[in-house]
Amino acid sequence: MDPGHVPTVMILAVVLSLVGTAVTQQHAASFPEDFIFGAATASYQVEGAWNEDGKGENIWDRMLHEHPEYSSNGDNGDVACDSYHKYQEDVQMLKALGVDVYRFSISWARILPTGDLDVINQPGIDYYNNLINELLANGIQPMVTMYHWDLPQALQYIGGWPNPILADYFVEYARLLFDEFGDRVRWWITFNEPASFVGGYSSVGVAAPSQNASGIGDYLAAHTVLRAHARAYRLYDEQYRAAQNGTSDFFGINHYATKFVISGEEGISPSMTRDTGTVLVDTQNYPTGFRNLLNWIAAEYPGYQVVVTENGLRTGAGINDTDRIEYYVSYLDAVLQAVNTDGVPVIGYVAWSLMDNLEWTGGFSVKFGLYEVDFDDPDLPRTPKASAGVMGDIFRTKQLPTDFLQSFV
Ligand code: IFM
Repeated sequence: MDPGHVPTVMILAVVLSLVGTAVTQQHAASFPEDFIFGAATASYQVEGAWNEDGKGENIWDRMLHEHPEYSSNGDNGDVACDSYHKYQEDVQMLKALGVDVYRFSISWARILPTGDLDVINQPGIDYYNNLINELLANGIQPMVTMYHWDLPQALQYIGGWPNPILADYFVEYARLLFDEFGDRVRWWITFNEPASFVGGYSSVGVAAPSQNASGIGDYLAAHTVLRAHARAYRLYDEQYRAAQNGTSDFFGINHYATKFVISGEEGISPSMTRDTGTVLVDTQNYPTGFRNLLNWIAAEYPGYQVVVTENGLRTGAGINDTDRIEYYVSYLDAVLQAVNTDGVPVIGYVAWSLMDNLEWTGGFSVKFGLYEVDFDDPDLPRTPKASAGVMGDIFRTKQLPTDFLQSFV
C-alpha cells in the first residue's frame, strides 16, 4: 500500500532538516555493469479476468464485491488492466523500457481455485507459462512473487492466515509453482509485504479479508506467514535448488518513504501499532533515509545481497510526471551512494509500477505507473509517461542523468 500504510524505517526521536535533500555529494553516477533493473506489478492489481477460465474467487474479489464502498469509486480488480489478455503488450512495454527483470505475482486462485491441489486449473498454469515464455523470448527474466495478498476465498472459509494449517497449503502451492515454472524462474519471492496484508485481520475496510481482530488475528496471521515462508524456503533449498540452478538468497526490500516517530503510544488496544511503542510524527520522501536503511540492512544481515523489490511514487493523472522522475532519480541516487560509496551489496532495483493499476482500496485514481492506462477506454490503452523515457535510459545505460540530478540540488 502507499506510504501512509506501509511502515518502512522507523527512526526514534530524530529531527532532520528536509531542506536540500537532493544530491550534493560528488560520486560516480554509474551502476555496476551487472546491476539488475526491473518493473513490478501484482496479479489482483493488473490481471482482471477475475472469474475466467476456471479461476477461483479470492479474498479481494469477495471483499470488493460485497463492499464496493470500501474502495474509492467502488473500483475493483474485475478487469483492472486486463493483463490476463494483454500480457504480450505488457511484455513489449517492458522491452521498450529495457528492463532486465519483470516482477509479477501469481494468483493462487487462478491455478488452484479452491486453494489446494484437489483442483489444478490448467488454463491458469498455461497463462503463467505463456507470460514466462514471452518474457524469456524477449530477453527478460521473470521475478515471481508467490503471494501478493490475493488468498483463495476457499482458504478464508477455514480462517485464512490466522489458521496455522495455511502454512501446509502454502507449501503445497509453492511445490506446484516450483514444479511447473522452476525450470525457467530464477527469482522467487514468497510473500509481498506481510506487515501490510496481515492488517486484513486487524481492521475493517482497509485490506481483505477485512476481519476485525486487532492485536490477535494479525499476530496469528504473521506467525503462520513466517512459518510458511520458512517451509517454502526449505522445500526449495532441499529439493529444487540444485536441479534448477546455483542461485543465491537475497534480501528483498520494498521502500517508499521515511517515517519519523517518537516514543509513545497510539492506536487501539490491543494492536500492533500500540505495541511498537511509537507515535508517528511525519512521513516524507527522503532519499537519505533510504540510503540509511540500506546501510542498516547490510549491517544487520551481513552476507546477503540486497534487491530493492519496490520503490515508486503515487501521483495524480497525467503523462508529464516530472514529480515521479525527480522521485526516481533522487532515490536511485541514494541507492547508488549506498552501493558505490558505502559498499552496500545492492544488486538490483525494481520500480513500482510498470503501469497504473488498481491501488487496492485506493482504486484507479491513485497512479504509480511508468505507463498510463486509460481506464475510461474499454481497450485500456497504455501510454508511456515522461518517467518511462527517463527510466528507460537509466535501465539501458545503467547511468543516472547527472544533469537532471544537478537541476534539483
Ligand atoms: O500497490 C502497492 C503494492 O501492491 C504493494 N506495495 C506498495 C504499492 C504502492 O502502494
